[in-house]
Amino acid sequence: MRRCVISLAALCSLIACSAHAQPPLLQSSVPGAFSVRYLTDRAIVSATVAAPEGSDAATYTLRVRLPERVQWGYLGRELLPQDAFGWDATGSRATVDLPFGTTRLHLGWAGDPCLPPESAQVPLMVGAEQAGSLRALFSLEGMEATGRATGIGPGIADISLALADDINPEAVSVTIDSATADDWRAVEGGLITAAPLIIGPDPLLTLRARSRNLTASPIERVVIENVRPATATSRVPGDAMPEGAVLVEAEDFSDAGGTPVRVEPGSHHDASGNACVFTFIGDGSWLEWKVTLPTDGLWDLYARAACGDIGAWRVISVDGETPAGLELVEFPGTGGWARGPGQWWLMRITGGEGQPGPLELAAGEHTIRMRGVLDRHLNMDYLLLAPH
Ligand SMILES: [Ca+2]
Repeated sequence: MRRCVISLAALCSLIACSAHAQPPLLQSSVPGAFSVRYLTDRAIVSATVAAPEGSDAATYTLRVRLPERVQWGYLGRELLPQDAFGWDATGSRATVDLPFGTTRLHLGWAGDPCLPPESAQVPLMVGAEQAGSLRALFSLEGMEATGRATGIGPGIADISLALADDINPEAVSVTIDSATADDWRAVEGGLITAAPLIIGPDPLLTLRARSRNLTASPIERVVIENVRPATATSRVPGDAMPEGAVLVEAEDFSDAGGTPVRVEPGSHHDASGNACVFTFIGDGSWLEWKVTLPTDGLWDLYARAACGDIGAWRVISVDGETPAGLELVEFPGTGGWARGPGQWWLMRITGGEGQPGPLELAAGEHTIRMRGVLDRHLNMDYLLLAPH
C-alpha cells in the first residue's frame, strides 16, 4: 500500500526554505501539529496527531531529518528498541512509527541515550540540621530546585553547596527571596557564597544549575551557614535628642534608587520640618543623605522612624562601606505609620549596649545610605549623628 505522505513544511518554522531540493525536516503520514527542536546530540519532536476518521490504524509514520544517523530514541520516557526506527540514508532521515495522540520523541545521533530525571530532592540544611528540601526539576539544559527553609531568619548567612559532581561554578546560582548569589568560592567538596546573603523569615530558595544532560542533581545538599540575626535598634528613652547631634531631614535625601519614595509636606503627624519620607519599600530601594560633621571623632547613628508593620529591615552604609553589624538592621514596629501621635520613635543604631560600635568619622561631609530589604516599609523623619 502506498502511504500518503503529507509535507509539513508550511507548519514548521524550522524547516529551511532552501532553494536546494532537501527533504523537509519533518514528514508525517497523517497530518497533525508538530514541533521539532535540535540540540547538539538529538532532535526533540512534539507531535499531536489524531487517527483519521474510519481508520483502524494504530500508528502513523514520522520522518525526521537528522544531521547524522540515528543511534537511539525515546518515546516519552521509554527507550525505544533499535528496531523501532529506520534510517533513510539518502534523505538523512530517521523513520519511526508513532501511536496517535500527543507524543514526545527524542531521536539522538551522538553519545549514550539519556533523558534528564523527572525530579529529585536536594536536602536543605541549616548548619548540621535539615530545615527543608528543594524539589528539583530537570530539563536538557539543567536543573532548577526550589524549597523553603523553616525556622530561620531574618538574618544574614553564607550559603554553601556540597557537590556530587564537578560543575562550573559560573553555571550555579542560588536565589533567596529576591537576592541572587552567583559568585562562589571553592571550598573542599563544594562551593560557598563569596559574600553573605540576607535571608528573610522562612526563606524561599531556588537553586539553578545550567548543565547539559544531567542524570542527577550535581548538588548533593544546600547548607545555610553562619546565620547571624539582624542587628536590633533601641528606642532612645523619651525619644530625647542626644546632645550635639547633627540632624539631617529624611526628606532632604541627596540621591535615591529603586521605587520612588513619597514626600508630601504635612502628610504625617508631628514630622520635623513638616515632612517625612514614606513609601520607603524593602524591595532594594535606597536613599542617600549627606551629613557634614564639625569634628573628627566617634559618632553614633540614630533615626526617627515609624513602622506600622511587625518591623522593617535596612542595610546601612557609610561612605560606600557597610560597617560590621549594619549589614541588616531591624527597626521595630512603632504602632503605626505616624498618621497619629506617638508613632515616631527615635531609634539608636550604633554605640548602644549590644550594638555595633560607634562610627569613626572625620570632620566634613559623609554619605549615609539605607537600602530597604525583606519587603517591609519604613517611614523616616530624620537621621542624627551624635557624638558617642
Ligand atoms: Ca522630617
